Amino acid sequence: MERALILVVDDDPLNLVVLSQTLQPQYRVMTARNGEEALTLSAQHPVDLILLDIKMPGLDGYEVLKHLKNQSDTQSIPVIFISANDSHADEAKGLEMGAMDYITKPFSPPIVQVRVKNQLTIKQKNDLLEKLVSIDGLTEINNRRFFDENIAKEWRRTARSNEEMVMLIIDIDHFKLFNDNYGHRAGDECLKLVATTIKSLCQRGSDFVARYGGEEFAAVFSPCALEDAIKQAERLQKAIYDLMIPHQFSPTSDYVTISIGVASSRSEGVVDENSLIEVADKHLYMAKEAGRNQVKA
Ligand code: GH3
Ligand code: MG
Ligand code: MG
Ligand code: MG
Repeated sequence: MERALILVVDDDPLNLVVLSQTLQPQYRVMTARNGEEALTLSAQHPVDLILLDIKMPGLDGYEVLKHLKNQSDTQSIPVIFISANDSHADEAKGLEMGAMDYITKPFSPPIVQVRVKNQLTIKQKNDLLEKLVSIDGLTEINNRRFFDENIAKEWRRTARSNEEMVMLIIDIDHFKLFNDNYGHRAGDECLKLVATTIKSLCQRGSDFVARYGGEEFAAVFSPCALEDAIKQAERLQKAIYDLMIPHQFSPTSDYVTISIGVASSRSEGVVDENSLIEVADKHLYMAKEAGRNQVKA
């Protein structure tokens, strides 16, 4: 695993030197001389932990912490205050505001080391949990929870930048018949293969794929033009057919196939992420009605 990245913030250059020496070479260390610089660096780099002085000219440590907690991309970075303010009231205030720990100056380097290590261990466990709750246990792609959280975020992001965003709902055709004939275990294997195939074909920057329901998947592309998304959907449809998973009793084909409904943020009736999903769902229904193994937009 890559060494953790620690941001040390202090207006006293000597403190920065001693703290950096205390943490290197075990960790990668960045330093900031004031609160403003600390906020800029923590927004630009994947910081794992911040050691934060309180008394500084400009933004003080409490204000920096407040800003960090207000930004979604920095709010889960653990912060340890390191301050000459040694009153219980100061310590209580810092912890109350969300700091994970509080170290008083003059500090002991071995204690700084062990407190940093403890917070990084907790952070790693939290990150792992965060990842596990977003993954579907069977297919190991993102789950519905991940989808719900990210579709709203993506909608806001593309709305702000005035870009087009497209969603696909992908449903396996006659999957109940597949289970009935080949058994639930074979059904699970089929789901896994379909999921990983879809995911492997949707790897562009901010695109994401999730298991949306039992045998349904969602893919979100942004920014993306509708006609490009339709081509991509057709590629997916062909890729699943080309897996040639036998489906003897399917009225549609000898192999497992999928139907796909596509909707764009610029489609008629789409005003938010919920109507985007509704329109994609409606188009999926049309693809089913029209004979399955096809794309409708
Ligand atoms: P259509 O072409 O209209 O989509 O027909 P369908 O049979 O695929 O649709 P239906 O909604 O009737 O059935 C979906 C089936 O998917 C029923 C359910 O047992 C199966 N299924 C859902 N989740 C799982 C799963 O995790 N494992 C397995 N093996 N089957 C699942
Ligand atoms: Mg200071
Ligand atoms: Mg379905
Ligand atoms: Mg189905």
